[in-house]
Amino acid sequence: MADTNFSNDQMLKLYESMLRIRKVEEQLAKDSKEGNIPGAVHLYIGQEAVAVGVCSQLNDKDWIASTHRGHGHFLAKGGETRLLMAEVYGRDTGICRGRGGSMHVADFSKGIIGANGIVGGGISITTGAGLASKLTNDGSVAVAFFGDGAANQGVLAEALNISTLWQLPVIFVCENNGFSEFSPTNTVTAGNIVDRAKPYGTACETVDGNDVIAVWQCAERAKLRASRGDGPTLIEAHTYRQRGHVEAEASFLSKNYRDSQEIEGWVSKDPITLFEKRIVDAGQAKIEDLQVISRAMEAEVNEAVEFAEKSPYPDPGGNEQQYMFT
Ligand SMILES: Cc1ncc(C[n+]2csc(CCOP(=O)(O)OP(=O)(O)O)c2C)c(N)n1
Repeated sequence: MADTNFSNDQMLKLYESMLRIRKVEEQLAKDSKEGNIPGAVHLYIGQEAVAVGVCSQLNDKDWIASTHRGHGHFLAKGGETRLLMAEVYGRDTGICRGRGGSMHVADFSKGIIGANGIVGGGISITTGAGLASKLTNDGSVAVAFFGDGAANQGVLAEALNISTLWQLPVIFVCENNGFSEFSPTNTVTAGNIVDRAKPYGTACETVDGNDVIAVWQCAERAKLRASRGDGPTLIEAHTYRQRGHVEAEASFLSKNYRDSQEIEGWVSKDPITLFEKRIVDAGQAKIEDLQVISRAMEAEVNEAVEFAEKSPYPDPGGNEQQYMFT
């Protein structure tokens, strides 16, 4: 694990942010099973350290774009739990007025350009945000989160090329979680994803995506490069998707595509459990302090569910003008 001189408060903040994502998604797993949510839900459980480590380096004027698995990025970047929950429930009080749903959460006021159901879609959007930052000289940095499957889309090559040539303040964060839908990464991906930066001379790093501090430090280096005008960085974060590609997949898959031992091996390297141990072992908090945070996150989720359940569905005949982002 990476060394750190983080204060107790900083450690607990990172912990809280990861736990918020976990608690929200455990709730969504339950909701999906019970049929409370319209549409597909792709959970981020096991990958929280990536979103939190990176987004803790950013502020509201920095941009992120993410993927179909985007709840974690939204929350880590400061999106509100109740607005996310209402959106996933398809309600008019959701962050996109219930019109986006799980795969399209966005909040421009927090620099969240949007999750994206098009695999690789966020890569080009982020590059555009990086160009805007350079042209306006507003000091913002743009981050694209995407999966190992998305790394095989041609758009990554285009984005690495132009963002490096123009020295755009962009950070490309590939979350290699071992799968692209039901295909193990090594059956569809040649070579190392991080090496795709090399032909363009783009800065690149790999990082343990289950170690929030290591991710934080890696993102700090990338942000510094971007802010100094030294251009983009490609980060490949190694992590694991603990749940299925999509909730409900068991209802349509005829056979397992991974064995339980593999899952258990990664669950034993769960980013939140590892971080809890690290905090307690270092004497930075007691287990009781972590339980207080856990209860607070559960209360936040319960409040968000109540808010969503009480909220109306959107009016399909309503005036679309009012649903534009502000
Ligand atoms: C352009 C495009 N092609 C195919 C799909 C179908 N699809 C949805 S998710 C997915 C796998 C994406 O894998 P990865 O990028 O590794 O992300 P992960 O699901 O592992 O987070 C695919 C192929 C899509 N949504 N968009």
